Amino acid sequence: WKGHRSFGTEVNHAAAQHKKSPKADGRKLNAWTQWGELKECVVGVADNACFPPVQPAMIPEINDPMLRKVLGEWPRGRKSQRCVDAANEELDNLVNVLEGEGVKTLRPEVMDWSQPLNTPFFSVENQYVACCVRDTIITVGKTAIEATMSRRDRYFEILAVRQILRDLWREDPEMLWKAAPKPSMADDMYNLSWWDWTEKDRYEHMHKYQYCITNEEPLFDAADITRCGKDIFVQPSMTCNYAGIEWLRRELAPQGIRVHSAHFPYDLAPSHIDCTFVVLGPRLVLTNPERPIAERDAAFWKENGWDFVDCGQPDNPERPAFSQSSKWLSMNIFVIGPSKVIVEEQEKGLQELLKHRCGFETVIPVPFRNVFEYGGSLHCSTWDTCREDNMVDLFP
Ligand code: DAV
Repeated sequence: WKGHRSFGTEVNHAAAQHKKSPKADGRKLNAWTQWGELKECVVGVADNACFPPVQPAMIPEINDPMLRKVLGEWPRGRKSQRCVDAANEELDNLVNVLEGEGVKTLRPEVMDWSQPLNTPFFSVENQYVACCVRDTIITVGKTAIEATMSRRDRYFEILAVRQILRDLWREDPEMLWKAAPKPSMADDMYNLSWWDWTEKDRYEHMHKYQYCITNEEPLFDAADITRCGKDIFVQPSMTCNYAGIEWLRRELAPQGIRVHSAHFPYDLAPSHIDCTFVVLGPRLVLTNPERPIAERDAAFWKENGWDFVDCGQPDNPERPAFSQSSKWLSMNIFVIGPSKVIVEEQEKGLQELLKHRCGFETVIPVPFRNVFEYGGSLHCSTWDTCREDNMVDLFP
């Protein structure tokens, strides 16, 4: 046991010396807005992706009726290597484009998502993938906030960026690092009967903003949030409840950050704000023509001088057979500076709109459709760790 004990001592010694990561040169965590000049960001990886298991927060469906007939039921286990490679190729290309624009990029750790989870309150047969980093973590000013998550298969997804968090936290003495309380994800956290509601039932309930999760425990995915400096906006959804919004409000109030809710009643199964209400810059939002913001919320933005520009219909509205997202992934663009934005290459109409109506000087098209079935597009698959911006007050 002596050897064992000395092993422990060595580990402590190494930890105390704290190795700096190779990218450490005055790194900072900082992002107050959706539009500040991007300096550093994380881009997801598709490695070891699995199909999300059927669970109370998600009853997935095959979109292609022919394929649905052939397969019979939702597939289980790993996605094909071909599908993983195709997504990784586009993610790697995004990394090259960002580096070309002077943005430092980091990648999540490759983990084995085919492992089942057994916790005191639930089990799942496999986990998912670390592609949509945006859902698991957000930078709000100088604070990194790990989301609670809402799906069981994504419970430990945050661990894929823990090394990045550890490095940043050591290198930036001003950084705050918070993790929202881990939910139990027990059955009572979910509103199972929601899945039996008809379209008509959901329409009738639209102004109650009740979805497949209950309000038992604070819940949110980080992608339910959008940032405008001193103010952040959070959408109650399939992945975020009012308790989650209240948790954010209490945590951030001492820093002078105001947390608001934002409602989109016509989205009957909303998840994440970044295909619905995309903040482009100070006082300018790209809005979804099929998901207008609730009148009361709209009034608040308008009173403060904000302008809404409706996005056109997607040029390519097709959804990959296993995608659980809508055609509006077209709107999931990535603003990387006050006048610079990355857009999926097939979305020509949106590229024109951003150039001619929204004042972007540089619109960079990139292929990204092979990433769609992993739950997101350009905004979803990134996490901005550092932007050159500050705590602007645009809702005085
Ligand atoms: O419109 O399906 C998808 C967002 C994924 N992060 C939608 C939202």
